[in-house]
Amino acid sequence: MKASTCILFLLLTACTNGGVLTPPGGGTSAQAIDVNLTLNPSSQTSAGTSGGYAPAVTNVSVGTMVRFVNSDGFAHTATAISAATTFPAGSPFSASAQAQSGHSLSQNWSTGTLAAGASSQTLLVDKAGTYLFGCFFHYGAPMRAVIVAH
Ligand SMILES: [Cu+2]
Repeated sequence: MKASTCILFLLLTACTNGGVLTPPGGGTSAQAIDVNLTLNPSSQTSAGTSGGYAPAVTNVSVGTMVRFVNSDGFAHTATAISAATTFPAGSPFSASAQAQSGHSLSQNWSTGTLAAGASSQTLLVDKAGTYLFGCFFHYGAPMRAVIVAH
């Protein structure tokens, strides 16, 4: 076969490895949301006063993933506030927020208690919408933020 045909064959072979591109190491890339009540200041969002997470409003695309990384020196959660468009005045959480649950952003989920330095499970951004969440321990601090999925 001619050299140009051979090169084309090699390129096609290399590009049809299952059809799925994965990052080096085979892991799933996810957008990280920083969890840190000590360093992330309060700010105003469309849902009310946010704080403790950065960004205060995370914009993501449907089909991608998010995860939470606790860069603080003590424990937090990131827990979904279901069926709300503004932050409730009082804590909306029950003790179940301390256990990890959920893998889809549009359903009930919680990172569970994230120790200092810990990362959460990944959450699939499965549906467009505005999602509020907060910390079980420090909701009133305030420690709460927003994910907007497009
Ligand atoms: Cu907290």
